[in-house]
Amino acid sequence: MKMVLRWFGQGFDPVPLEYIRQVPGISGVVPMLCDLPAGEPWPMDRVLAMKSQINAHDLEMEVVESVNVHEDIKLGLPSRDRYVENYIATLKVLGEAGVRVVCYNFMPVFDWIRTELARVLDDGSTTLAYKGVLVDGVDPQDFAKSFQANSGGFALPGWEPERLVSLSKLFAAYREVGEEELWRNLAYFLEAVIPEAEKAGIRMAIHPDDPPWSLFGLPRIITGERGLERLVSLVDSPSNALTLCSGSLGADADNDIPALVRRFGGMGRIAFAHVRNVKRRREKDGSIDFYDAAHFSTAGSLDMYEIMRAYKDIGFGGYLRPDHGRMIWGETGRPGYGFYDRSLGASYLLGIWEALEKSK
Ligand SMILES: [Mn+2]
Repeated sequence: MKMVLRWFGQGFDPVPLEYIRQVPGISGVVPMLCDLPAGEPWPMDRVLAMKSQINAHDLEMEVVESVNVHEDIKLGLPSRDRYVENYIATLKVLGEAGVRVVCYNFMPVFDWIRTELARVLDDGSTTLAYKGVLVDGVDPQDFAKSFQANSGGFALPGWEPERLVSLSKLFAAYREVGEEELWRNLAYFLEAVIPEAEKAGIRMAIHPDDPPWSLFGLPRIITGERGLERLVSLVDSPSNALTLCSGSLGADADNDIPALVRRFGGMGRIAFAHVRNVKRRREKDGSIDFYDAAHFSTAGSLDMYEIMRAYKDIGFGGYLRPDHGRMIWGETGRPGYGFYDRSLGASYLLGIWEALEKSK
């Protein structure tokens, strides 16, 4: 298992690589080219420049998150073939640069969704939170505007201003696309891309939908065991793999994370593990409330020991990273990516791992 940390790239991440290098046990960072819109091919010179910058800090660049999928592919528009070709070109470049895993997602319109970027917890830290009543029945345009106004100047992945402009057009387009159609479009994409990923030595690792249910009437399909099962059966290849995100899937109490790790990890289909905790509760009105908790088991609803034990038991040899961090110790930065808290998370997870290893 290799412990890695997400890094958004020079100029897009307030955390310097110098600092990441000081976190014990981190083998590499997981970057992306933030300024390239979805669908644009990644130029070799920029990928290599990023790699040498990362390598100069004794860190590896073997995982990339995310190479975003153009909306036309998700919608199944005739223009999708051009974007599929661009995606394949990017995979070739990344493979040549030594990247082994590419994380992506297939969520319509939005990436992850929260209603608060800085909910204050009892200990004074702040974190991402989701209140179902603020999403259910709310107009997505209004929601997007209020979200942007509260993001503190950071463009959140999937919420880039240039995407929000065309929001109403997109919602109209998705009125024609239900879950089955989205599955067909995902299959079309994977059937084209996976053979090329194999050639490039890359494992494609889909990130589950976050949160794992439908929002604003948009279809969402990578939400639990049945979706994951269907995904791996679309193309039977080790390159058609998963990013198993415990926090995303764990927002739904029906998802048994250790069981999912054992099942899909046992099949060799987990290429990338996101391990984080989430604290969820159901309100009196039946709506769901959750927030991204500290990584410790006692801080949230997930048993992190059992999750790591499942990875240990299947002999997990892929990449693993802590996920969303709270803001602690006065840190300001990219919402959801507090560096101090993610460092605590990495240390905690590595501590569990060492204990599991030595008690075998
Ligand atoms: Mn994740």
